Amino acid sequence: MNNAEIAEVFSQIATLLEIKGENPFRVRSYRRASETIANLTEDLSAIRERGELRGIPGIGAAIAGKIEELLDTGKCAQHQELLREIPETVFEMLEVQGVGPKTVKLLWEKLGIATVESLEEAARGGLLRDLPGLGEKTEQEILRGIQRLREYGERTNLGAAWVLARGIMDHLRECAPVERMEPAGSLRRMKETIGDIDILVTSQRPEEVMECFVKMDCVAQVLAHGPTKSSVLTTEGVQADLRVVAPESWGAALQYFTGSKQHNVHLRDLAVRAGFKLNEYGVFRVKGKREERVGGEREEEMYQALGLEWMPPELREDTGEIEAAREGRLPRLVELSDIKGDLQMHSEWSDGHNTLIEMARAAKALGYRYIAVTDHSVSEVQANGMSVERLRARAAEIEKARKAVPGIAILNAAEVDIKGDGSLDYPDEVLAELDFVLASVHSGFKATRDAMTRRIVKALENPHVDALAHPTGRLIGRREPYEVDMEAVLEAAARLGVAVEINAHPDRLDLKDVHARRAKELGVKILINTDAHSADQLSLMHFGVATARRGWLEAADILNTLPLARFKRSLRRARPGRKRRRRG
Ligand code: DGT
Ligand code: CA
Ligand code: CA
Ligand code: ZN
Repeated sequence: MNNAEIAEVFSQIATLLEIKGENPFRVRSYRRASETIANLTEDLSAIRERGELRGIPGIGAAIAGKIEELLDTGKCAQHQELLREIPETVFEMLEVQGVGPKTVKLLWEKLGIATVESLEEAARGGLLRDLPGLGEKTEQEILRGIQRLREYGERTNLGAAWVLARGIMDHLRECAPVERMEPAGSLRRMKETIGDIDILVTSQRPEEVMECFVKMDCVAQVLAHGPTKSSVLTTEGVQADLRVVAPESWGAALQYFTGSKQHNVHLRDLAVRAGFKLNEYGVFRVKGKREERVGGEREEEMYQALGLEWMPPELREDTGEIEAAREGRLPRLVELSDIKGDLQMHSEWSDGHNTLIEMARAAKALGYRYIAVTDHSVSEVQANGMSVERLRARAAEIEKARKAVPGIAILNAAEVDIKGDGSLDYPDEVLAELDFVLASVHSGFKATRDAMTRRIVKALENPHVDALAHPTGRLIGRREPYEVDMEAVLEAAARLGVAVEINAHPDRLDLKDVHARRAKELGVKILINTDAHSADQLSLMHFGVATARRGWLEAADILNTLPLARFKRSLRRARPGRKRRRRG
């Protein structure tokens, strides 16, 4: 068993114990072990061989014993026993928004419901409304959640698809005679969810490439196996298409299969009117019945033939990019290498997995000049939020980390909850002690649109707030964004000089692309942050950069592309209006 599989077993144990109503501390220890294991960079089997399983922080003797059991037998007796009591199908039920372990416990004990299908039937039949703590409203919510799950079920988060595609491409490069290779489709456009993975290659021996592709370990089912095109369904339920194209058509195929469909339709329209023909083999000048090929080996040629500049895949959604290319006003999109700091991350002081020093070292290794460590505030009990005392104790540790890791500025910061009434989770005088304050909503997601908008705007009006984090609270595919008037929030941010975050975590990615574009129009300063809960998650930054690019943003639109001094001067706290007039 690999680390991910073992982590999954512990996560299931935690959930099953929770459904049984076991001691929360016990539940938490399994949950924590699962997260720790998922974040390890080394294989558990290797750690075990060195006899160091018990040395992993957060792994006690009992859990270490279970890891050994899993490594030896592929099973864990306690897990199996729990699954005899509670059917495994409850995990599907937990994917329905609004259904947590407590609800599952109730449904299972009172009505014997253990599958999404029987849950749907019971909700439709009005059987849920009489259960303690549920009601007609919850019943409707569960039905909507089931519908959403089914719709989303067809698509995969960008993050997961990206890892999968990288794995496939690394494998092909190793086992097959591939020359050029690129992902195409929505993955190359870095859309937030992916329907299927499209990969293009050139090769002198296409059959061998196809052979290697359909025989990968991650293949659950071969959907098509041809000489130049194959499709497989992976064990994770994601479809992947592989095409081998002729080298002289590489650019044409890449352009065609990158899409989007709307972008291609618009482009082809333009081509026809200009006397050209575009397809996946090339671009052709049409003269009566004759066609003369004018390009197709390079992607640029497809655009140049029509008098257009090449444009980055992230823009290709037919939302004005073709017009902009025609008029020579395409944006110079921000790049990962422009990013100089990361302003949301969590350490062991709240729910992160690494120390302050480890986070700082990892950020420095990425070439960053500054970071903000934004551990959670006091109300975030389940995320080990910091009391004022602990926040102050941490300040002293940050001071030590600054000495231990020179060459990178560590801002003493916090991710502070916006409470239900729009007030912040620390008093103003405590906020004033911080170098950087990130505010965010973590509770009360069911508030009305008006209430949520007022709540957030009120929080932004607090002069200590520098930035708003993950502004819609969504978890892609799992939790809908809360209802909020984004236009009003962005207007307030622009007026008050508060920055708004693009959260780079692929589960979040909000501000999303279209909101980021609107934010720029309104003059809002943007931050791109990873929200890393471990040092390796700092590398998720590129997903946030891609989202910014999909929102047409340039380096100048993003605060954390600035060198430290200018970054600090651009924060809300540096605005003249904010400083308390100390000397009259
Ligand atoms: P997805 O997979 O749903 O996330 O989205 P895409 O964009 O990857 O779509 P997919 O996989 O169906 O096709 C890949 C690209 O191939 C698509 O972006 C554009 C191109 N394409 C596919 N079908 C058509 C079509 O009927 N017309 C045109 N113009 N292009 C197409
Ligand atoms: Ca696709
Ligand atoms: Ca496809
Ligand atoms: Zn957060």
